Amino acid sequence: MTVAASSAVAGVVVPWHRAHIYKVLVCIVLALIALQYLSGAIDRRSIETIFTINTSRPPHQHRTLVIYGTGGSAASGSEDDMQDESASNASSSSIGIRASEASGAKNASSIESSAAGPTSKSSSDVNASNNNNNNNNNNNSDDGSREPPLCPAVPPNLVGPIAVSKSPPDLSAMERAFARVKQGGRGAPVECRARYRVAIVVPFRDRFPHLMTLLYNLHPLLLRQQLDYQIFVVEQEGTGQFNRAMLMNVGYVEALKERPFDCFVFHDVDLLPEDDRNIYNCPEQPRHMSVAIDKFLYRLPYSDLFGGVSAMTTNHFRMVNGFSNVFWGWGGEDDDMANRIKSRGLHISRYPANIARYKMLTHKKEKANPKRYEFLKSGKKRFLTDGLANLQYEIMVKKRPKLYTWFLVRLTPPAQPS
Ligand code: BGN
Repeated sequence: MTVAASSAVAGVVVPWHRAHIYKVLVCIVLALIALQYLSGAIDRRSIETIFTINTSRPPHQHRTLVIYGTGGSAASGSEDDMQDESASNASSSSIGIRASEASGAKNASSIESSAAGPTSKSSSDVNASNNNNNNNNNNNSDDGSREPPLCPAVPPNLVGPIAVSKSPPDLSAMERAFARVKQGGRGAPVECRARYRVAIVVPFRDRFPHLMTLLYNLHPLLLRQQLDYQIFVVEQEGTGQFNRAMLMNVGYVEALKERPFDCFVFHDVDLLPEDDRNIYNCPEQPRHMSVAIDKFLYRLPYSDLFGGVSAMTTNHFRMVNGFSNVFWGWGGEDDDMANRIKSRGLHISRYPANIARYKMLTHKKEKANPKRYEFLKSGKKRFLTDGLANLQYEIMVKKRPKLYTWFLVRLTPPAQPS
């Protein structure tokens, strides 16, 4: 009835009205497009995609994750600072992930099976490594068989905060539990092609129980993160001063003899990740990963810290000539690496502190290197000569137990450590 009445009037009035209505509509649409464009330009660097993980959960447990750029400056350690970081560091480039709601914790042994779950929810191709995926859309391999699709940019089965376990089962039980881990500590998704080939290098000596605990916590996390990874444990032979940096250099060189890894995560044996959104993938800028450690009350001690757990691409590591070889005993080698990174025009990036969380296993304090201040100060003049360039060592033993590749290494002190 009302429609018919207005139609009758429309015979005279509507053309004039319509013209205006169309103009208004066109203006609104243009304004919306402009707004969209402007906010896109601002947000493009910070908000890359929004997606829901694990739709097999009951609706109330769904979590929306937002990926955004982080890094550049120190994380504050506050639980609430994630949003601030993404805003204040909009110009930097590494990827962090935010969960809009805390998820329920799962224990490590139940995690591995969930890694084999459904895959592609979102496939926006953020940060894909270039030599690990040849992005052919037909997914056909050379022999004509069908290749699985590229893994989604954000792994779909992440659970967020995880219950760290400090008491792993015995080695054989653990080996049986990790059915998806291949000899030598290798893992890769079966349902899709991994975006990143990552070598995890653990400098090591004398802490077998710690190593078992790390492996028990790390394998399930890496599997869920859909990485093509391998864990290398590089053990220093003998009882002389420990040289963490040199062991990491050895790990780099030896791992690349096996496969062309896209990047490296250098991982202290005593740090256990507490959240699987702390993704061990390849960073655009060197990434300090152990931002918030329980021992330091989940606060970053200083903004240039690069110790604990850190990730670098193969190219960046080569570019800075690896770690210095002159730091024997505790301390300073990571600070020297931070200086190397800056000297090459790179910068340290970080995930937000509420994600990049770790628990530290307890152990007695190592002897600090009294020369570390001196070496740190004079480091710059050695950047080109001291590192991968003059690395000398001997592999005494190489073995491939199920959960890691193990090297026992004899280190040769560099000729002139001045
Ligand atoms: C710093 C150490 C780092 C270590 C962190 C965290 C030095 C050099 C002298 C300034 N640096 O003090 O190597 O990773 O503590 O423990 O000692």
